[in-house]
Amino acid sequence: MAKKTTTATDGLGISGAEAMDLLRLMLRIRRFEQRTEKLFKAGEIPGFIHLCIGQESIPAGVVGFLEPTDRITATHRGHGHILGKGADMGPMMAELMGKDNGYCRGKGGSMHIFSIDLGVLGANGILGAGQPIAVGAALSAQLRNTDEVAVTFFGEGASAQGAVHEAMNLAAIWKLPVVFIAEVNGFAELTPYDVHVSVDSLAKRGASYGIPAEVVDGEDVIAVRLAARRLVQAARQGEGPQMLEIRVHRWSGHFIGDTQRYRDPDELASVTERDPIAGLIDRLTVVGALEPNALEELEAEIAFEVEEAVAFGRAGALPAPQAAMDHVYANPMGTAGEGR
Ligand SMILES: Cc1ncc(C[n+]2csc(CCOP(=O)(O)OP(=O)(O)O)c2C)c(N)n1
Repeated sequence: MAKKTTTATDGLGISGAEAMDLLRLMLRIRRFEQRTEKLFKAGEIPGFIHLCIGQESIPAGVVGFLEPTDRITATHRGHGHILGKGADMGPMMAELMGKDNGYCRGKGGSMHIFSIDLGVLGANGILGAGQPIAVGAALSAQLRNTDEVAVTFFGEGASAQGAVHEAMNLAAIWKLPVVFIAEVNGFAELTPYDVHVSVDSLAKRGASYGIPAEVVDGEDVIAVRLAARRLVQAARQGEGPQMLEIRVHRWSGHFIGDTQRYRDPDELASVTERDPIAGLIDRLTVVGALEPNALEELEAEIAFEVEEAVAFGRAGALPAPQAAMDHVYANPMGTAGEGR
């Protein structure tokens, strides 16, 4: 019998090559964040860090296939979204370290990475701030008569923000090419879902604005990719805004250092059993799409990439104090305000 290769499609629902891309991106995100956690604990990264470990199926499944001209807005938990949009780990890590070779010259940090070139219209420390920005990008795409799409991420904690509702309403009225991605991980900081969300599914919020909305289990990255591709395609073809609710589990604390005493120990102990990465590896193995040593080689390649990024960040300088006011305000006349 002919040996299967990574182009095998049997039983996956997508090509073996696409499944391997998903695996690579999820692993890159996880290893980047695990290294980030160590660096933060060692005092090499200032500020706050929110990890998306356990939730990698969202950035990999949703962002990994977008066009370079598509735009995204990320969240305070946005490393994965930004890596998914094609960011280099070096300037990402440098930004986390507050160095001037970072994406925002060290002034944004983990929660405010921004890159016009990548179509990243910002991670955001303000809940609900990204949705109006994405609607603006989608309006721009529509007015310029392009087929560009904006994709915007928010958690259930952000979902009750007025700006999210205004954004959904405008997007629906103007039939804008924007896809709303609700990341439901069960908590908003220390508060469980049922305490602060009035509906059992955020997809109902989309439906209330006339936005087609689906729910998908984030444990299954292939299901996330298939749903995201369908919805992005619909938005691109002029069918107006779409919404996807993705149910995941937050493996770590709200931020690094959160002791999570508010969490049921049994629930916490069980989250790692629902690992989108292990799930994909199992499926690839079952269909014979994982070449011998492929995983080890991928891990080695990613470990090298992460260490290169750490070295890049360490080699950077802290921003000069006299540059504190540079790039703070947009300046249509040029000079200051030119981001990366
Ligand atoms: C407007 C606003 N209100 C409150 C906060 C404080 N805050 C930061 S993260 C967070 C919870 C976010 O929960 P969710 O949107 O579900 O995202 P998750 O952290 O679970 O990824 C809160 C309340 C904030 N950053 N912005």
